[in-house]
Amino acid sequence: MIRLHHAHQTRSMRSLWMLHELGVEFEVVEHAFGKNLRSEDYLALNPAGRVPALEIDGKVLFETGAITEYLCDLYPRSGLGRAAGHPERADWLVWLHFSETISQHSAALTQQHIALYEDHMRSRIVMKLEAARLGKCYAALEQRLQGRDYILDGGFSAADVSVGQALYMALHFRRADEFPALSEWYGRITQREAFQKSLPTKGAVRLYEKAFYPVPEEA
Ligand SMILES: N[C@@H](CCC(=O)N[C@@H](CS)C(=O)NCC(=O)O)C(=O)O
Repeated sequence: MIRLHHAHQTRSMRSLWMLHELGVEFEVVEHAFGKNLRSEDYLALNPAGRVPALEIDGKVLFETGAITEYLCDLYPRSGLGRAAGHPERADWLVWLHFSETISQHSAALTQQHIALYEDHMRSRIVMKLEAARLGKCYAALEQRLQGRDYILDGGFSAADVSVGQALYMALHFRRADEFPALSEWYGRITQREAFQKSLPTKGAVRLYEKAFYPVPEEA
C-alpha cells in the first residue's frame, strides 16, 4: 500500500508527480495547508507537521528528496533514477536536491504574500530580495539547460520532476521570460501527463489563488 499525504500546490506535488510518472497504484490523502498538519495524528507521520508524508511498505517517509530517492531505488526500471555507480549519479543528486534551494525562496515568499495576511506583517524588502534570489536560481538552471532538452544528457529523470515542481511554485513569484532554455524545458516537462495529473483538481483548495504575486509597489 502506498499512501501520499498531500496539499495542493505544495512540495508534496513533487512526490505526487513522481508516483504518477511511476504509474504505480497509490492513494492520496488531501490536507488543507494549515493547522491540521499540526494534529497529533499527522505529527506521527511527519514530526515537523509538513507535507509530504509517504506511507509505503509499512514505513513512513518524509522529505521530498528522501522520498524521490527511495522511489527511484524501489522502481529502478522506471529510468527516473541514476543508481550509485551510474556516470550521471552525481549530477542527478545535485539537481534533485537543488529543488530545495529554489523552494526555500518560494516558501519565504508564500509566507510573505499569503500566510501573513495583514499588510503591516509583511516586508517589501524581503519580498524583493527573495524574488531576486529566485532569479539567481533560474540563471543557474538556464546555464545547465544550454544545449540540453532535460537536466541530464541521458534524458528525463526525477531531477526534472524535482526541479520542475520547484519551478511551478517559484513562478508564482518570479517570472522566467528572460530565460529561454529554462522556459522551453519547463514547457516540455509540464506537458507530461503525470505533471498534469498532479495539478489541483477543479474546486480543490489551492495554496495559490492568484497565478502571480508581484512585489508590491513602494508606498
Ligand atoms: N524539505 C521538506 C520541506 C517540507 C515543507 O516545508 N513543506 C511545506 C509545504 S511546501 C509545508 O508543509 N509547510 C507547512 C507549514 O510550514 O506549516 C521537503 O522537501 O519535504
